[in-house]
Amino acid sequence: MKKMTNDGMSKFISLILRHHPEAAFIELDEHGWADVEQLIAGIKRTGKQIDRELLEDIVRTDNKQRYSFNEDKTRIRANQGHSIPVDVGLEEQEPPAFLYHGTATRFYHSIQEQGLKPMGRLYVHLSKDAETAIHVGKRHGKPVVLKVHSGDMYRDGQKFYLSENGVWLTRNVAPNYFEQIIQ
Ligand code: HQG
Repeated sequence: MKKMTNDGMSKFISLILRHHPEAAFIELDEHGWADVEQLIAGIKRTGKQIDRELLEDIVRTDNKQRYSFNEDKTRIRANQGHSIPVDVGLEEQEPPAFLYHGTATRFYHSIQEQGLKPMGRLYVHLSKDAETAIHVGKRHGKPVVLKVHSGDMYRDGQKFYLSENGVWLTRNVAPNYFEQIIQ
């Protein structure tokens, strides 16, 4: 069996729980839940080493708190970031006046024209500070940070959601609601 780092395993679990449950031969229910025993068995079938203790350790120590168990720990799901259509019970909330989006310079022209779109995910992801947004942007290349006028959007009727792990989500951001602040 292959030995993986906890970080590598966490990435694999987020791939399974957000995008490709079939990678571990499992299905998610409509609220994004996977059965814990099935997930462990499925990951083992791929040749990777995992048990309940390691899974609990990953959920507890994940640096972005990406996953949650249900109360009796029989089920697990990702808190946000899905591309498959699941309803994780996000609650609508009033956002702060400004939120931030980190992206890469090469996307900026298209974003200026079309606004921010969810692309491969269900929502556009926004951060509560510019620092976090820089890190998000760096994942894609040379980072650019957009300051999003979320308070104005909300007053104009746009819905916002706050995920379990503190990421702000919305369906799209039109070009008149942001400006570039860091490049
Ligand atoms: C860009 C990570 C062209 C958008 C992070 C982004 C986050 C456009 C990319 C979470 C566009 C999509 C999500 C348009 C948006 N034209 N490009 N009109 N609109 N884009 O990875 O926000 O570690 O799906 O700017 O921390 O980078 O996985 O989204 O650059 O919270 O937990 O299209 O993923 O968290 O990329 O990241 P992504 P994201 P985890």
